[in-house]
Amino acid sequence: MAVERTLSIIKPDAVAKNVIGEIVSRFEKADLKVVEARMQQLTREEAEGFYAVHKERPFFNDLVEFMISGPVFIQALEGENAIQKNRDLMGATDPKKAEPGTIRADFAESIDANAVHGSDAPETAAVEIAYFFGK
Ligand code: RTP
Ligand code: MG
Repeated sequence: MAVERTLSIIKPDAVAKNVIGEIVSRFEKADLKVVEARMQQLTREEAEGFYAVHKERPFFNDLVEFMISGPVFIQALEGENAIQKNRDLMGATDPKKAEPGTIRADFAESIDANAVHGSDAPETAAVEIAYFFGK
């Protein structure tokens, strides 16, 4: 398996719940290393650009409003199979469908306020990491 990098965002709901450390601890216990990190209040333009692939979807406006509702904690994570490993740690998009013990099952309230973002493929990981951290 290859060493990969993936983008993780701890979303405004989880930041407001004060569980950044608990979530990062799950990454670390799974041998994912935080190689970039920054606390940031996204502007509307930054959130719209980040989720541009979803701009025709009915939930796009709610998603952008939610992502700018408070600060987020953005990280690049590195490790073996990091992209899929992070997705497995996150659980399903809808926390009601997420496996017990996943981040979304434990910390998320709803499909809108679902605690974390994680890149879904090598191509999107590269674009998303460059979007926030350059190169
Ligand atoms: P993310 O991109 O945030 O890691 O989440 P994901 O891959 O699991 O889900 P995706 O399909 O990429 O959707 C991005 C975010 O949009 C919100 N969403 N709402 N109301 C809905 O039907 C709906 N579907 C998606 C979620 O907050 C999701 O994380
Ligand atoms: Mg996604």
